[in-house]
Amino acid sequence: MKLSIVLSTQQAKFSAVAFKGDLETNVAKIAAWGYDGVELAIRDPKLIDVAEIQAVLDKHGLTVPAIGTGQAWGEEGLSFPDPDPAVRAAAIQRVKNHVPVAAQFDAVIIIGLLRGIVRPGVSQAQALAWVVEALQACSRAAAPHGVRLALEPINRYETTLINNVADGLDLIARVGADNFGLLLDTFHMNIEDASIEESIRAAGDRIFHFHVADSNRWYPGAGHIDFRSVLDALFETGYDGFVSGEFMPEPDADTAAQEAIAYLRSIMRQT
Ligand code: LER
Ligand code: MN
Repeated sequence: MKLSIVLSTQQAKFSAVAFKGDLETNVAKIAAWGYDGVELAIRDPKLIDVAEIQAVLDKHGLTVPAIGTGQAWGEEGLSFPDPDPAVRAAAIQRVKNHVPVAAQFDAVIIIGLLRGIVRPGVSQAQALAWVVEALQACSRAAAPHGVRLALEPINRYETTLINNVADGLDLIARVGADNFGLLLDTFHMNIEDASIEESIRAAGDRIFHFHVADSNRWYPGAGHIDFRSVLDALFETGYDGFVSGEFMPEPDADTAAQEAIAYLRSIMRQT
């Protein structure tokens, strides 16, 4: 399995993004440590120069397995179940704007916190219906470009919608699109899923992307998740995508990234 790490294309508040700031410096370091790719967190594709990023990545031999979109929620408040129809439409449009960029990088589009939370005055059922509608529209727009969307079950302290893998699989059934699947994150599964390995087996070929952080959201190896068993379960599903590091920059970003790759390479089965 290939390894990547999350890299933000602009400054952001989200604290588990280890690398923010100068792109080329970070890409050079990440490549030198042995990573195969970088997962790009992009708030708005209009704000980035795709050709320039592609040139930097090509120079250092890295690919982009996935594009994170959550900064549009964190910095701008866009989300699918917002009671304001203009905000819902803007959230859908933002995902559609990511499609050409994702096609160029051959990357999955991540739907994390863009799926939002249930706002006061909105029922859970209504919020979910808006999420399903939005995901159907986005999946339909992405399909002709060969782009896939991956929704990430996120723990209850960050959202009230789709907290575990079972919720994610129910949503897949409701959305009904072949290019719509899941991003599993060990940090969230450790909080919400009875068995991380069982959830991985249940999600099977609907796993489109995979995040690793340990139980304390530090780099893998710094907490108590059994990554050997988790990665074996992932391997057994036939998953051939990236395992992507999304953890706190603790004790500092460079140390965390190097500890993560050393540990993961030492326990991963080789394909
Ligand atoms: C993003 O991938 C994630 O895991 C969430 O916790 C974002 O808040
Ligand atoms: Mn994640």
